Amino acid sequence: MSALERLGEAVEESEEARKPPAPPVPDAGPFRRDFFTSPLRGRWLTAFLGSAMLPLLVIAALTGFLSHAAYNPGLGENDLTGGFDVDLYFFDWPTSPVWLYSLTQSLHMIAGFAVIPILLAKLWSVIPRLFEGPPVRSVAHSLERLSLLLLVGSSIFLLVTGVINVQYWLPFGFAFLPAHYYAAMVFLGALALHLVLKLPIVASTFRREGAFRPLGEGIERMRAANPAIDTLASPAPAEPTISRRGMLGVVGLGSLALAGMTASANLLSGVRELAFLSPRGQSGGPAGAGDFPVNKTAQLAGVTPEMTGDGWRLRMSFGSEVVELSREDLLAMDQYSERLPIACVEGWTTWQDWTGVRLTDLAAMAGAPGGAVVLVESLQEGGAFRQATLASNQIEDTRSLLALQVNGEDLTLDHGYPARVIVPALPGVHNTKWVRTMKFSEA
Ligand SMILES: Nc1nc2c(c(=O)[nH]1)N[C@H]1C(S)=C(S)[C@@H](COP(=O)(O)O)O[C@H]1N2
Ligand SMILES: [Mo]
Repeated sequence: MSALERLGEAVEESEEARKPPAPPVPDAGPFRRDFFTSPLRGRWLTAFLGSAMLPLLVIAALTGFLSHAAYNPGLGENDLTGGFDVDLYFFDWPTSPVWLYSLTQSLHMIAGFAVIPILLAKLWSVIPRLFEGPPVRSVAHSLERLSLLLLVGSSIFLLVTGVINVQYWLPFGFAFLPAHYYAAMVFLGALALHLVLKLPIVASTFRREGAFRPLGEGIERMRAANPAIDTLASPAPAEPTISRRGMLGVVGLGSLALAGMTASANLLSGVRELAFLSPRGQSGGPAGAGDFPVNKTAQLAGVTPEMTGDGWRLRMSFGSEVVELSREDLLAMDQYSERLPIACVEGWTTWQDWTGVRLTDLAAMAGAPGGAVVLVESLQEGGAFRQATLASNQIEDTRSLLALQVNGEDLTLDHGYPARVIVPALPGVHNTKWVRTMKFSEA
């Protein structure tokens, strides 16, 4: 061996020595195959939980996209949809039935809350997979694991952001709408792939074990699944302490309880007392005409009684034409009353009796032609909700009001005194409070 060859060998050896040893999958804790001992585990349980989630996920996705459609036209320059403030939907959000947006956002919320316990149970049922080794076996295997990471990550992200939005707890300047929307895109992509890969397994599992048959088994008749043919079964099952149907019953009750609590602030807004986890679900303040939920108080919005006093004027414009009206001028116009809901994506709906002037009358006064749209701006200086655009079908519905009163009394400052928009089937956020200007323009 030449000196050069010896040197080469020595270099190689030292490099070999420096390489860390390939990490084996540790044979400890959850990495041990016999760590998970529940006899409930198995394909049937996972398939059943997955199938129970599917209709709820479909409802949440459809109503989510409908909500996105309802947000068109958007909030003027305050683009909340993160670049997706374009009309993807080829239809104008209708103003009838008046409860339409309340229904879609209620269903979204109810399905989203109801899915939480089922998702947690399903993740529990597949958790041994997380610790499976070796972590990467092939390109296909690693792609599947990546898609599962996206699926699990995005579903947890969607539920957590949805819940904290209902709690009005976004302490980190968090842009809920674009984040929730983009996560939904990731989620639906990953879910589609997951369904393609898993539906055949669900079908064969239900064919072999019966879709509902295990629900008939109490704890005495229940057997653990066979780990030799069922990769989700525990290889070392313990004695059962609850039957599969008992476990599913607990999950189902949790799901129903959350759905009921959510529905009580929305769909069934007559039983708000049940909405004890929803900060906007219950009442809005001192007893009286204004005792219903307040999304943002005047104080938080920086709107003071001075700004809304005698000096206040509604300033309407179309092109270079400008019309200014005092509150007395507005009260001297024809007044109309409508019972209309405010349906908020923060998880609540409230129905009230509003009185004020028709938006069509204001549009005519401003000289705006049929088909015009309007940008409504608030006295509020900052914040994304200080303005909104209304489409022509929303202006032209004769039930659409610039409300001056609610429940027979002047609006309270918190509900938008001196004047606020109220339009049938409009998302709550577009019903601008403390209106200052209405800029009409041709669509
Ligand atoms: N100027 C202004 N208008 C606004 C808001 C706001 O923060 N500022 N919040 C909107 C939202 S999100 C909802 S749900 C409704 C709530 O109306 P309320 O507080 O009278 O119930 O007002 C809308 N109008
Ligand atoms: Mo809202």
